[in-house]
Amino acid sequence: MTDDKDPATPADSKLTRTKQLWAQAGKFLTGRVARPESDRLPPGQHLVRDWPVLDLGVQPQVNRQTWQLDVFGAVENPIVWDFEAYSAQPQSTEVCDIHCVTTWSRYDNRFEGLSTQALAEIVRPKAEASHVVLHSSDGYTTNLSLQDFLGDDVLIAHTWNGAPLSREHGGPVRLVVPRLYFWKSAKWLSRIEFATRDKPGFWELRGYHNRGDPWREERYSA
Ligand SMILES: Nc1nc2c(c(=O)[nH]1)N[C@H]1C(S)=C(S)[C@@H](COP(=O)(O)O)O[C@H]1N2
Ligand SMILES: [Mo]
Repeated sequence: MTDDKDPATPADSKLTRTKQLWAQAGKFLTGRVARPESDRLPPGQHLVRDWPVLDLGVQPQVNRQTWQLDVFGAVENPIVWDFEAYSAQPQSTEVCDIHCVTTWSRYDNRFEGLSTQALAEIVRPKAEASHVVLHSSDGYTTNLSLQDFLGDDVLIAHTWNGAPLSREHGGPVRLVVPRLYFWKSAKWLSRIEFATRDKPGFWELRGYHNRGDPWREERYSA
């Protein structure tokens, strides 16, 4: 598949509408300034010990037997992998903090999977590739600059704290982008599109910041 249509963009749910209203109201914009060197918690965030679940109200049933990853667009070598082919790729581990725009943060999450840098060595983005769109099997999309996608800590992950990623947290495979708010970390990842222009995703089209750096408190679009 090389089109950029999504199978089913979910209908606006109550939570979606509420989060859009927060963006419009600039809620949770605290104006505080963080000092990343000395302070591990970005401005306006609070620490949680559990792991909240956030989605659009649909948790697609995908398992390791049926899952596929389709990498397409502005690449020299497009691929379609099943779980076996994906898990035969080089494996990396990242321990990172999660920062959700709804103000919770969770420390020390150990994710395992394929790094996006290793993926790029295989699919070889074309010179004109500038952005990436992550497509998920619940119809969710989110966008990243190629540079943010290729950060050295970005993983296409299948395991969290030693156990297979659960369905509610995006299993079998999700993206993890530690340095940006967690809405950039697409759950139930199914397709990775390399693009020659930016294409804002689900939340980016609904009032959220195009980049989402928690240390700069990039919560909402201007
Ligand atoms: N496919 C998909 N990915 C998604 C979302 C979603 O609704 N669908 N929500 C995003 C948001 S807003 C957040 S905060 C995190 C939540 O991940 P978690 O449920 O594992 O905490 O997933 C992100 N990735
Ligand atoms: Mo979120």
